[in-house]
Amino acid sequence: MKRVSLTQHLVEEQRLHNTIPAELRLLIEVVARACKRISYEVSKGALGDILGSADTENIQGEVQKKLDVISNEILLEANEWGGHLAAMASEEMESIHPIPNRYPKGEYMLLFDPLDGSSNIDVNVSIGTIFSVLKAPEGMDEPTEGAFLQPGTAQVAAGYAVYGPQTMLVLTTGDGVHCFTLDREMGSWVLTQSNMQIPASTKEFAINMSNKRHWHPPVQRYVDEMLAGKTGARGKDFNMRWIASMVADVHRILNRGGVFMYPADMRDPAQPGKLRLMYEANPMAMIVEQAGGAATDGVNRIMEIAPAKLHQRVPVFLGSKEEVELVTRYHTEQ
Ligand code: AHM
Ligand code: MG
Repeated sequence: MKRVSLTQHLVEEQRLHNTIPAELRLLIEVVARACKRISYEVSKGALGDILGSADTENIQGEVQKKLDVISNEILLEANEWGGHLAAMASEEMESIHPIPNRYPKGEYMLLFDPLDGSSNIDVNVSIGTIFSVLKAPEGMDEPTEGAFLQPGTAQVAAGYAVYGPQTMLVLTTGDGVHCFTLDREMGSWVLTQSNMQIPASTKEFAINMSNKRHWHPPVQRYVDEMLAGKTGARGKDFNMRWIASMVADVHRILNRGGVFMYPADMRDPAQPGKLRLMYEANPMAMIVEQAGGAATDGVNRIMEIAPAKLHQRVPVFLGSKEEVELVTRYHTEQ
């Protein structure tokens, strides 16, 4: 097999499509290097004293795991000094993180969920890092939080690393979705899948069924019809998977299709769903759309939502196009 490294891929993409200038390439390489380091920490488990709670809470009021804090630090440190960023924002930090004045500033802004699927850390199930790249407004080298509040359509790159049986990096810069596998011996990312495509139809769905009693009617109807199988309205049997790591669920869907849902429900109208728009839903929506799938909040295309807050939540329906269109129709025709 001819091995194409991440760097070679990025250089060639720039030559072909002119979408990855040197500063963006540096940014992606630095994020990928940080993910390599996180993968190493994850793999140590109990041997590295990285499991368990950090005994602190993040902005969402969730107890932080040690690995949430470690991964956040790794990403901040790796990205501070290169001169490619104007600022960063993270699920684990209430406010944005400006680039310290001792370093030069760049034109990009990086948002991340450093360790997604935290509930799986201590039980050795796949977890991941999600990231989104925006451009700082023209001439603004010290962006405020307001500068981050751009719709997902403004993303210049998005990706995730999944720490599973293999560590993989899935990336889009707006010209398809490409997957790299970490070669641990060589310490390099090797291109293993180009132009990933999500099949338009599927027989598999992903949702946390334990919340069923709280769902709104369109979600109840959509899931009930799938559960009814061959003899029901859909006329086919469906399979269900729920890993409780969005990265792992989305990675499965990118590879074999499916629909992933984290809906809003009737519990707390102030908290529409669980997932965060800016560093979970938007990057995943860009990846899924670039792979031929769709992503909505039940009504609107996720990437067109105008964000009001850095940490805002959003209902998520993403994956195989025909299924996302159907569940979105059920929401709009009620
Ligand atoms: P986290 O960012 O705090 O880890 O939360 C996000 C995760 C997603 O990865 C996953 O899809 C979801 O939470 C699982 O939620 P639940 O605990 O309801 O199954
Ligand atoms: Mg997280």
